Amino acid sequence: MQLDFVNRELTIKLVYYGPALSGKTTNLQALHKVAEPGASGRLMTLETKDDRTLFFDLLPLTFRNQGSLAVRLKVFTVPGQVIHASTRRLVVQNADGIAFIADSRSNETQHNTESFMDLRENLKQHGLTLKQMPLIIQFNKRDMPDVRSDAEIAELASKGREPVYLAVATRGIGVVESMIGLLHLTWSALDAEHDLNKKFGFDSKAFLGQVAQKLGNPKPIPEILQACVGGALDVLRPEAG
Ligand SMILES: Nc1nc2c(ncn2[C@@H]2O[C@H](COP(=O)(O)OP(=O)(O)O)[C@@H](O)[C@H]2O)c(=O)[nH]1
Ligand SMILES: [Mg+2]
Repeated sequence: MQLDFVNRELTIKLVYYGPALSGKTTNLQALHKVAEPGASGRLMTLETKDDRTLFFDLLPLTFRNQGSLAVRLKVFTVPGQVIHASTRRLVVQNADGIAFIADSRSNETQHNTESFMDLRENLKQHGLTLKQMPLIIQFNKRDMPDVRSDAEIAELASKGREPVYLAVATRGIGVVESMIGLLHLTWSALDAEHDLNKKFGFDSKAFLGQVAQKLGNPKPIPEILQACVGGALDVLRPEAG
């Protein structure tokens, strides 16, 4: 998190992590597509011919909360391929929240697991733990054959702490819900640490609603948060502390 007191601007870094080709870039493309032009900057992607992210993608989103504080989200992806380990380590540095994009196909389970362990290791390099990091898990590619069943994922989700979402990023399904869940967790953690709501007279609930609206989802926030199929979205809720 970066705070610019003079311009009352807060910058939050969110990282979409996961194995190669799980749909991280596609998530950002889908967000870019639904975002109101005023809220979204240019999506910067740098890809090779075979669809693979070479370095990272970056999507800047900006929201102003009743004039009190501008919140800039910098959404990054990482390159998933094993050879880009050092890039991933660099990109997760100073992340405020992470969306782990898993590939739902059964034969990708091993890659998901390896990438998750790689995430843990990279956080560790920066002195961070998975436990401290606001994190959601998205099972993407639900439209493909041979995916792990809804029941299987619900079972997995019930065991873990992290909120779990189902998605078809190519059709924009579950993409905004995942982002809102991540932002909710991330803001709660930042607020617990820095007392942002109080310091800036910031209404984080109204803010989330505004973000959802500008991302083309006008549903009430509690309803959007319910898209989560397991895990605990309220673990870091500021009312609790
Ligand atoms: N069928 C299907 N294909 C997807 C979905 N999400 C992404 N893809 C495809 O999977 C490939 C890799 O996606 P990409 O976003 O580049 O993966 P990344 O390596 O995680 O950034 C691309 O061809 C996408 O069109 C999805 O939900 N369903
Ligand atoms: Mg990519």
